[in-house]
Amino acid sequence: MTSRVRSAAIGLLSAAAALAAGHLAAALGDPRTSPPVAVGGAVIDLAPSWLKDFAVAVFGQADKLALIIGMLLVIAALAVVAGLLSQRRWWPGALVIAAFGIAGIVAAAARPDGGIAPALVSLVIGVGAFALLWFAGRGGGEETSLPPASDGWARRRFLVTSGLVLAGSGVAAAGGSALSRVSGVAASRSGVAERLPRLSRPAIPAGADFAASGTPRFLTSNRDFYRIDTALVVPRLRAEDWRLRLHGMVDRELDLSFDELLARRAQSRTITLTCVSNPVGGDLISTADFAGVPVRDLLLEAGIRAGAQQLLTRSSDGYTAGTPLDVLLEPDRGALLAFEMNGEPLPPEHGFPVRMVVPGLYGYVSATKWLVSGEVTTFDRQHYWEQRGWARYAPIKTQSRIDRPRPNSSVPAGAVTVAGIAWAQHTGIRAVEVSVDDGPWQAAELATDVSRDTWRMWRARLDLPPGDHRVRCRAIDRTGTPQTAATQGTVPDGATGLHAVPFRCV
Ligand SMILES: Nc1nc2c(c(=O)[nH]1)N[C@H]1C(S)=C(S)[C@@H](COP(=O)(O)O)O[C@H]1N2
Ligand SMILES: [Mo]
Repeated sequence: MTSRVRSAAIGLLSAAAALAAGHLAAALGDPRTSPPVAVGGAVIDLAPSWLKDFAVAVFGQADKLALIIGMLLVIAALAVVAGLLSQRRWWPGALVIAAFGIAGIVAAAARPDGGIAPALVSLVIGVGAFALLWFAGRGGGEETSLPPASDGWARRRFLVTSGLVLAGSGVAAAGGSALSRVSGVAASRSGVAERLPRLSRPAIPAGADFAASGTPRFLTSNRDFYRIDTALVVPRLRAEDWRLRLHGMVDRELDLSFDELLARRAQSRTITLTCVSNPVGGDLISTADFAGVPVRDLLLEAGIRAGAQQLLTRSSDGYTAGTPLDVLLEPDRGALLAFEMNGEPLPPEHGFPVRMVVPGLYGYVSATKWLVSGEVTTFDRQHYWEQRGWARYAPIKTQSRIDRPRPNSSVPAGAVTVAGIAWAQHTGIRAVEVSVDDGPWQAAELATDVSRDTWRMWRARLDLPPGDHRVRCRAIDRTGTPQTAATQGTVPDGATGLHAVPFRCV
């Protein structure tokens, strides 16, 4: 290997290390701050419009790719120059690399996204790798120049160091790409936040919960909202890439981008979601404001053909749910293709960018997350959980739960407050009753009603002597039907039975 080739390699390898390190650093924060992306962004911002038009005309939709490739070629050429400048001394080339890093920092600082940390990391790693490689290739005893290629020991040391720098760069670049696919979703979410329609969220009346007595807050925060899905890794979809295909037994197929969905009439609704796997007394139930486009509008827009029975929705990871069309087409059902949850874009875990929510149906037949298509079809087609033995139809069953006192806890004898939740989505709760130690059912106090699609909080004040007790509760829906006391497990269509809590008064 001639000294020239080695010098050029030092320049190229240190540039690669600088870019890979910057890429990884950017992926930890905002991928848009990766130095070539930031510099490219600055170039796009600064380019006169005739140049942009020219680039688009020549490269079409690959114009950004062409820009990145062009920049990488320029960087590679300058890196070779840097290496060649350092055939005798290490610092002239290092200075070129440093100048490059400073240009990256200036470009990053000028960007609206503004993070300069990745460019700083590039500068430090670039100069560091340059020095490391240069001194690794230097022969023993020589202070200021590269050794002749005949120096075998220095050559081996140089080759090993080069290999390590190259491997490290590869790992950093690959890791950065994997990470930015993740945080690409974060960037997409923050971009979406600004574009969501400004809908007023339904007002939650004062007194809608008895949180002070031990019930949950009426609205569940996105962080606390229960999460159930089959996804081992949260699917990472960007709103920019998202499309929804509505097809099957329709008159006109729809193929919508995220912006096209946003352009339609949207509404905001408070909905209590429940999982069919929620056991009696379980916590797979939460309430949030969801905003999105009514599913009914889109179905009517597509036009449903005679004989169609269900909408088979599919997520990007292949999961499916089948929802009866007669439910989705009810004028006041309020089923949504939701893009917003509690005023924010959907969190990735809850289906970003778009999911379905249907008041009154268990999640597994209605609440497809990471939604990518809906097929209007007959019931001949089985959905994911139906294939695994769960019911095709799954309206949420009227249920109630005791949150206070906690099971097997001790509370002071005398006045004891029992509190909890009750739900009968899309029918509503008329009353809740409690019974202590198998005594008569007595009415609980209900919190302010919010809607028939949401849970209702309740509490009851009891006067209890010291000793062991057991309290049970039951909900009565707005048609006057009490929840069944018959015990059933969650399979195939949801658990039933009364929640009972043993506790001790002391
Ligand atoms: N893509 C996808 N969507 C899905 C599921 C799933 O496994 N994959 N699970 C469903 C089930 S069983 C429920 S109860 C709800 C839960 O929604 P959440 O995680 O936002 O609470 O999502 C539904 N949507
Ligand atoms: Mo579920």
